[in-house]
Amino acid sequence: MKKRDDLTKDTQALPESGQSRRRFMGAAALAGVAGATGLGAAVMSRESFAAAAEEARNKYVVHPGELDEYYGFWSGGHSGEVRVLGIPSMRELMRIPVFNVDSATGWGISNESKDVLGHDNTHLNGDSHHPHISMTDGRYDGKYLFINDKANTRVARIRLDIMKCDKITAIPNVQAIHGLRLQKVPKTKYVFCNGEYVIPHPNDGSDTSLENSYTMFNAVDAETMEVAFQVIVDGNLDNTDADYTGKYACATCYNSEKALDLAGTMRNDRDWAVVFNIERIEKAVRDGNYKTLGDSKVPVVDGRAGSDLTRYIPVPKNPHGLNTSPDGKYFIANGKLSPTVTIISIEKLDDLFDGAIEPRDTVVGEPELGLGPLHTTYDGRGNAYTTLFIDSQVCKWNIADAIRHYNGEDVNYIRQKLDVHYQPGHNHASLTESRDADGKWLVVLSKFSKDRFLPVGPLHAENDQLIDISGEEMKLVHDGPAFAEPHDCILVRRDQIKTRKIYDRDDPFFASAVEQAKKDGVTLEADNKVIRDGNKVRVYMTSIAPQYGMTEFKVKQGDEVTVYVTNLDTIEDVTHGFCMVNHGVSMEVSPQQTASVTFKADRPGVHWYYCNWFCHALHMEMRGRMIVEKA
Ligand code: K7E
Ligand code: CUA
Ligand code: CA
Repeated sequence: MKKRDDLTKDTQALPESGQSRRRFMGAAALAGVAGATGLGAAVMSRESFAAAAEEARNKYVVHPGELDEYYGFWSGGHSGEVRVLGIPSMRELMRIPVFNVDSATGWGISNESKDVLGHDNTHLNGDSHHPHISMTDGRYDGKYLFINDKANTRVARIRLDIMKCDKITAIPNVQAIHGLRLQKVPKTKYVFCNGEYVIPHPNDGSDTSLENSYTMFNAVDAETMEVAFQVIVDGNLDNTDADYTGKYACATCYNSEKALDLAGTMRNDRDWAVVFNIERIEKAVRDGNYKTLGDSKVPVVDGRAGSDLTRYIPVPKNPHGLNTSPDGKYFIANGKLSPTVTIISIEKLDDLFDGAIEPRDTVVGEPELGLGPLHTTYDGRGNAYTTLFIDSQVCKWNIADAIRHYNGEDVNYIRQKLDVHYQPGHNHASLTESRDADGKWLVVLSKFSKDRFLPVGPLHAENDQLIDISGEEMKLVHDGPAFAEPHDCILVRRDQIKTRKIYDRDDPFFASAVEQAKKDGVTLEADNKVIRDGNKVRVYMTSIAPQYGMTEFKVKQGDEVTVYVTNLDTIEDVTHGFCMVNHGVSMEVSPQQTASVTFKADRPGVHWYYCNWFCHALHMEMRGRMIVEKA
């Protein structure tokens, strides 16, 4: 990490951590003198101990003015959003509203966000679990982040250059998209996502029995965001991941029993991981060997047992996470109700699909790790890190040794168990889903924080812990409270993300506003105009700190008013807003952005609007009046 070199100068401004750092610097200087003059060895060792501790701390303390080395993207669970954190500081940098309504940015209020969310305002909630970054040749390319919505069966895409959601696709014919992962090689052509619950087809009330119920594995085209195909499976689907050849994806199933009750879902000692042969599925679609369901045009292929498109590998018991090792060799299924994880050799899948071997022949290891294995992540040095939900631990283990043990050798594959606080779900190591897995940081997302933070009422924060995994030993270095409910996160090197500082005037994010202005003969960057079109009124105004281009406009009672604001400021960070008082209207207008919002002018009189993003010393003065004439 870049060190601040002026720490000793502005001592007054330093927070407590800086104070102790400065004390150390004085002590180190003293020790240096002692060493040079040949004084006491005892002093030296005490000082070098302090120096080692300080050095370790400086690896994760990011001092004021310094930048983090990694971006972390956190899912927001049933808050519906995505959060951006800096690693290792764990500072929250931004929130990206996706499946929720956000008062600050106007997500769910502005027309541009409704172009993405839908204009019908029916689904204002979401449940986002799995954020994943697009890849080229197995490496993060920084273009998009995709995320599922379990609550309303959707998949969203976030453009990482502006950190805004630009597409949301509702997945037809299934209920509750849970596991989501991306094709890694040759690039992210598909977003793979699992429909979790089985439903009857057709689901029109004519038949609610389980016999005609099933769920499907889905592939969404990453560029068009259209559903490319759906694959009917046996059982249900939980988590998924893809390989490093582009050929296979794999998903866990916890309900091979097809049970409706809890006890029933635990009846079998083994459920399975289902492997999808992407090449064969694509060929089946090309050859027309598919059907469609209901109104949807999406090709649906049958991947149930006996199909050529899938293979079912029995694994114990109610498996949850499914994680590909960064060397591309293994899919690892996490046992949840079994203390084991199952290592599936990807190399052997060709033989499995050719019928040369049996499904369990692909299993090359099944190490016992502890209670409640949920998710596994990797350091790129041959070690895996598995969360143990019930034990409240992370277990570090060696994959090669676990395989040797499975083959009968007497080796200990467990390297370390570290307590985490408490009940961890996902964990995620830096760059772990790519070929670049660098084994520096591990984030553990713990579902319970209990006593780790100041109490805030019955509803507790969760606890995201940061662990240094760069050495032999895992070291817990930070607790970070998180609001409901990040399931998962992804860590990417900061140079892998390239963001815009201001909008490009050609940005497709506000293309519909540009199009409407063109139809109205309005130049967004210059004109301040009111256009009447029956009882629809379009108000075009510019903004430049600290003024709107119009301090007053007139409409008639009952008009449907759309206000377009174009921010002419070209200076980074000068964002304006537009808020119409008592109309439920508020939005962000960042530099060089056009944003628009539509509302009903239903009450005659004077209605003030103002800028709600602090932009200038005269920000309070940035305001105007809408005069609504009585009908
Ligand atoms: Cu384990 Cu939805 Cu990834 Cu939660 S899932 S923890
Ligand atoms: Cu413009 Cu505040
Ligand atoms: Ca089961």
